[in-house]
Amino acid sequence: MNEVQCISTLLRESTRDRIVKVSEMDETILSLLREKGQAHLIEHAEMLSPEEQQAFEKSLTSIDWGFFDEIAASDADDEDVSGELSESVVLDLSDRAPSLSDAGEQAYKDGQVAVVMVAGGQGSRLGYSGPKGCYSIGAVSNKSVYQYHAEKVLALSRRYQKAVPFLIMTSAATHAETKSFFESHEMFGLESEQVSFFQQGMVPTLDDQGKVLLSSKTSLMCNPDGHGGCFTALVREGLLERLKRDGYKHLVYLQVDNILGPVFDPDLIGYAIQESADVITKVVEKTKPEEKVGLLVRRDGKDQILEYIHLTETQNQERAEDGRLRYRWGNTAMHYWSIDYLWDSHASGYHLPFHKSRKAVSAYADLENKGTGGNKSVEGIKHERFIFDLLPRAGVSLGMEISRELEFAPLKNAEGADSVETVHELTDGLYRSWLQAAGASTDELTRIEVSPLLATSQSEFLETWPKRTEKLQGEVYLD
Ligand code: UD2
Repeated sequence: MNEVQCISTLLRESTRDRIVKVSEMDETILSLLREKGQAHLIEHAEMLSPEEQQAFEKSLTSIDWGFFDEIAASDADDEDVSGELSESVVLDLSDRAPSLSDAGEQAYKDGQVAVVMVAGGQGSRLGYSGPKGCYSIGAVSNKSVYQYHAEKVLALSRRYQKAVPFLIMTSAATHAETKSFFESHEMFGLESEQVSFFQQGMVPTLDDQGKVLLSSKTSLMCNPDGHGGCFTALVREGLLERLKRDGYKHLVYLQVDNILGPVFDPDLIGYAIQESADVITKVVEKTKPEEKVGLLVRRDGKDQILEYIHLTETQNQERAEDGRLRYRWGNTAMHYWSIDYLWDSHASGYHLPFHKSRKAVSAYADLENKGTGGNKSVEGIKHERFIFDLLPRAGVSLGMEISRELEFAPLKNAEGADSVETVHELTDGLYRSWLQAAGASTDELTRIEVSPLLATSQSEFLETWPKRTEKLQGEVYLD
């Protein structure tokens, strides 16, 4: 019996007669909570009624208590800025050989490519309470972010007559709504077997003494374990093993909030095949030193993503011989992963480290208020894993420059940068350029949207758009 099951069984036994005090519980639970530095939870449980204790038990058993051992052993040291920086190897846009895409296309044709999308975050910065994927983003169609991505996968599946696996990572906050959203839209045309929803883990939110906070009288406070939880959850849910078993070799990774993130990317897959890459990070060139974006750099010869605050002022300003910033490759959070590399990382027992961040949270202040309850705002410490911590241990990690205009339209904020407005401008600009390349006049068009089912790139658009003679005017949705 593992620790969690053990607590569950013993708590159940202890609450069965409804008068047992927590302090009378089996020594195993008490010593476990004490061992993890969480004796305040015992004190709290003693103040609860038997009914409340049952609810509290549920919350206690939802936690993987191994978390405390992991943070003790492997917390990432975000303060450590030591090590020698150098430039990562990045394939410039201008250096993409046409032959790359042939190998990539073949891998798609052979059914070796799967897609994973992380969608555990909520739209809180957007001012939207649901999963970001449910947000209506189509500039003309009003279609949701999820529909946008699903149609890209559907277009790809139709192209090669292969049901491309689409793995969607949700969190406790987005899982149920995401699933029912897809179901109520008939999976947006995808086969239900090709879509897998899998939930990332939750970890306890701590106070600055390392004690678990409570979100209410009967529940521990938890937060999603970061986008790195994707690696952990793919393994835990058996999905990585299934992909490997079914002969998939390449994984295209994207974030739900990047509307234009491609799933059909033969150049990316071709480059990975050519270089036998474990991971490729798609990057955009940072042009101003003050731009706040994670950077792909080498530290002590190993690729990693460093936040700009981890570079010195001199490093942030440093220019290469050609006048470009030396550390200029901004992380778009789109990656290629070799499935073998992910599998080997898991098989070797590797665990992504946790990073800490501080955030004001509303915590139940029972102990402090001597059982009178009530929540108050305190500083909580959240632990999250980052998927890009898998870079430094990769044998072959590379960067690939992409065009922002073609592939990067992040939706993060209600207004200003990376907002609905900028996404609409970016998609409109892109589709306008496709129409112009097809020889159409766009002067009288106020808004243009192209369905991914019609085309996901200019070359596809030129192949598939039935040239029309009528003049396009106003708002146009091409599907
Ligand atoms: C991330 C990157 C940043 C840059 C940017 C590009 C980090 C720390 N920063 O910034 O370097 O590349 O993206 O857009 O990664 N998510 C989950 N579960 C979680 C947390 C996040 O699924 O527990 C998903 C979330 O739904 C979203 C994505 O990960 O799709 C990015 O999350 P974020 O908005 O917290 O990252 P951001 O914008 O600060």
